[in-house]
Amino acid sequence: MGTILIIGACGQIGTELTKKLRELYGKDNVIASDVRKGDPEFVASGPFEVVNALDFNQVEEVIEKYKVAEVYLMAALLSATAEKNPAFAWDLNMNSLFHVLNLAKAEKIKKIFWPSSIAVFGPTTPKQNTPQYTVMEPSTVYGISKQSGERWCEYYHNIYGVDVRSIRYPGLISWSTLPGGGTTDYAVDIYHKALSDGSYTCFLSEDTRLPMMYMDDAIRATIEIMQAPAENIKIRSSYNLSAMDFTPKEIAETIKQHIPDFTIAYEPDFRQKIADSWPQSIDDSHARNDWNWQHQYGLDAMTTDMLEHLSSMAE
Ligand code: AKB
Repeated sequence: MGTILIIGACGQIGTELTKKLRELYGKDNVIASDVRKGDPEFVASGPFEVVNALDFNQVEEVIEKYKVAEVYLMAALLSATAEKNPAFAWDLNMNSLFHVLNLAKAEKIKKIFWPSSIAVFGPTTPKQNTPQYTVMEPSTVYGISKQSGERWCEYYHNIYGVDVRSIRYPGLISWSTLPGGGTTDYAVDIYHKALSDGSYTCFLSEDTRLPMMYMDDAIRATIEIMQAPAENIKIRSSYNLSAMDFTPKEIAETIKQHIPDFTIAYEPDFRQKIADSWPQSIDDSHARNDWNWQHQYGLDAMTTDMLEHLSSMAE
C-alpha cells in the first residue's frame, strides 16, 4: 500500500483527520500538507509539506515523492468566506479538485476523498429530512462549487473509473480546532464563549435549525467511507450524512444545564440568509444502508464532551 496525503491538513477537519489516520496507519504513512505551516506541534508530529492545492506540479511532486496512493482533499473556502471572495472560492474549490481527479485519471493515485456539504441544497430544496436526490439550486458560491464538484466526481468515476468518495458534511463541531469561515461556526464559538465570558452573541437567529455533527462522528464517517469495499459505494457524487439538528436556542439550553448563568443574545448578520437557504434536517438512509453509517453523538453528549475538553484545556 502507498501512503496517504492530506491536502489542507491544518484546517478544522484536516487536523483531526491527520491525527486519526496516523493512529491507524502510522505517522510516516500519513503526509500532512497545507499552503502554510500551522501549529508547530502539529507540523512536527509527522511528515509535513507546504503544498498549494492550486499548483498541479506541487501536488504531483509530493505524490511522487511519498508514493501516495490516497488523497484526502480538505482545502476549501467555506460558505461565509466564499461569499466575500467568490472568484477565489470558485478557483480553489474547483481547480484543486480537478488536479486530484486528473492525477487519479492518470493512475498516479488510487483513491480520493473529497468533502461536499449540505450547502449543495438551496432555498427550493425540501427543508425537513432532505432526501439524497432532490431539488438542488444552491444560492451561495460555496454551494455552487460543491454541487459542481459532485457532478465532476461522478463523471470521473463513470467515465474514467476514478475511485472518488464523498460526504455532504453538515456543520461540524470540535473542541481541538477552530472552524474557519463557515455559517455553522457559531456552534463551536458558543462553547468557547460560554466558558470564557459566560455569554454569547449569536450571528444567527434563535430558531435557525441546521444539521450538525460532532467531529468524532465526522472523522469516523470519513475513514469508514474510505475503508468500505468499492462495490458498497453506490453513490459517487456525494452521500447525505446526518447525526443531529438543533437551533441556537436549543444548544444554549444544553449549555445552561452545565453553566446555569450562561446567557445568549442574537444579532443575525449576512450569514442568516445562507443558513435560511439550507436544510434543517437530513435523510442519510443511503449512507446507513450502503456502508453502515451510524452516528454516536447527539446534542447532550456532544455538549458534555465539548465542555469537559475545553475546561481541561483552560486549566
Ligand atoms: C459552512 O458552514 O460553510 C460549513 C458547511 C456546512 O459546509 N460548515
